[in-house]
Amino acid sequence: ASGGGMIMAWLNKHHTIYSRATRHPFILSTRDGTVDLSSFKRWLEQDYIFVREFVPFVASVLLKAWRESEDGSDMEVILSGLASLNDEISWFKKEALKWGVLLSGTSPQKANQDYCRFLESLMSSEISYTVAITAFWAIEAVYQESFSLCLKHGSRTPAELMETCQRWGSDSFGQYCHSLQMIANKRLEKAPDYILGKAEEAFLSVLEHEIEFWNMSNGI
Ligand code: HMH
Repeated sequence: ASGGGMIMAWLNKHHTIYSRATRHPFILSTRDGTVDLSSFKRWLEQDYIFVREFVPFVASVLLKAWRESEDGSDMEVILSGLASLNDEISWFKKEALKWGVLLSGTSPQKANQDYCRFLESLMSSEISYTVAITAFWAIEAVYQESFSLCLKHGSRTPAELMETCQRWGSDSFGQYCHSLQMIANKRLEKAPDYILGKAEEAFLSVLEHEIEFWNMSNGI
């Protein structure tokens, strides 16, 4: 691929599904200020469950980096992600209180269960670091791209949803996603074809799961 690396090539090739994941009606309605607050609360309680499952997944990526990467800076980027998940879990609890959402009484819905099962499959030691870091990047990038849309000039995001949008839509989260993308690109550049195929498949699976996750939040 050209200067943008493999990921840029895939973003172009899979533009349609990527847009369905990053410009979902849930996000567009948040941006337009027409979002149904019961959808937002459902997203909040379900994403709390997801993030708790995401921690061991990120830890598994860290372990793969330690085993398979020659570049020590990979581990630092992944560790910073893991550290911010600690803060994120506290934030979810605080946010749930604000909305009167009872997190302890929540069980994962089907789309969430399916997504978490997919994460678990990537935690296997049979899955290469290249595939896992690509999936990790994609998971973070979808949220970054989605929520940054709600911060753009001209958006009408309700004030009480701004903190959520800033958490994932901020420039600093964008920088972090960019670092993950560079790591993934570096790995993909050196990967044999069969790993490239698996990484592309994992990228597409992430997009499908993200779309289903938004659908679930909207009660679809
Ligand atoms: C469903 N995808 C989902 N939840 C998240 N919190 C992220 C991505 C980003 O961490």
